[in-house]
Amino acid sequence: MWDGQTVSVVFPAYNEEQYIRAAVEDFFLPGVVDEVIVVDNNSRDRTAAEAALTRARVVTETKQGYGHALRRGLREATGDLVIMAEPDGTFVGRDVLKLLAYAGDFDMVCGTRTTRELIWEQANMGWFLRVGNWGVAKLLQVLHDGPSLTDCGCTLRLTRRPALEQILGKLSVGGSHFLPDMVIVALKRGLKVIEVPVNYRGRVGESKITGTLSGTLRTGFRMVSLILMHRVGLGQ
Ligand SMILES: Nc1nc2c(ncn2[C@@H]2O[C@H](COP(=O)(O)OP(=O)(O)OP(=O)(O)O)[C@@H](O)[C@H]2O)c(=O)[nH]1
Ligand SMILES: [Mg+2]
Repeated sequence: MWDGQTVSVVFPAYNEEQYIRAAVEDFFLPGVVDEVIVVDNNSRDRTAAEAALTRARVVTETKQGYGHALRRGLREATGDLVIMAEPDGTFVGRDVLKLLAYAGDFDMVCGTRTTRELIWEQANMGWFLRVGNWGVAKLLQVLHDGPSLTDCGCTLRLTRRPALEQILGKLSVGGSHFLPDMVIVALKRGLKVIEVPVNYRGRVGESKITGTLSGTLRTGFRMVSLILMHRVGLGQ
């Protein structure tokens, strides 16, 4: 509970057996999270079995994709404040407190991973990724009249229940470019969005999106296309 409101955490999970249990415990640690939902996205390893050993609720999403998994988790969440994160060790559970601190004033509180002081040594956030994330975020900010944005790909973010109800039916991206779509859909509805710096650590287990240059470029290209498409009126 936070300020009289229930708090949900959603973890999209595709082959995350190594860290899923630790992630669930880490996010319960600050004592404010009421429910954790693990969305198992056709994992071929023991992700679902490991998650079942925790206090998390495990749901299975068969439509493969980062966006599909997150959208399912957002639909399943029952909290007044819904936080998305990743169960791969990159995010720190206590950073939910930073998001919650702004939840009274904003509809959506997005983490940013490009603050140099909070990028841990092992993190996959070298110069290219950092500048790339920043650049795409700036494009979104300028073309969609957003607040100051410095990261287009940080899963760690909070959405208030009334805002979630407004945007959930409008989210249509199933792939790795889901996050900027969510921000644009929120901005188009006049929702109040803010970014706060969060820690970004090294990953446990195999990377699926930004672990390769081709994966990074593909996702970046999809994000830029999406931002431009929304600008010219294509998109919800
Ligand atoms: N890429 C991808 N991720 C999925 C899918 N379903 C669920 N996920 C989860 O979405 C999150 C993002 O994938 P990651 O591999 O961590 O990608 P990333 O965060 O860009 O990069 P690293 O953390 O550095 O590996 C992870 O928690 C995955 O387990 C899917 O179909 N594809
Ligand atoms: Mg990750």
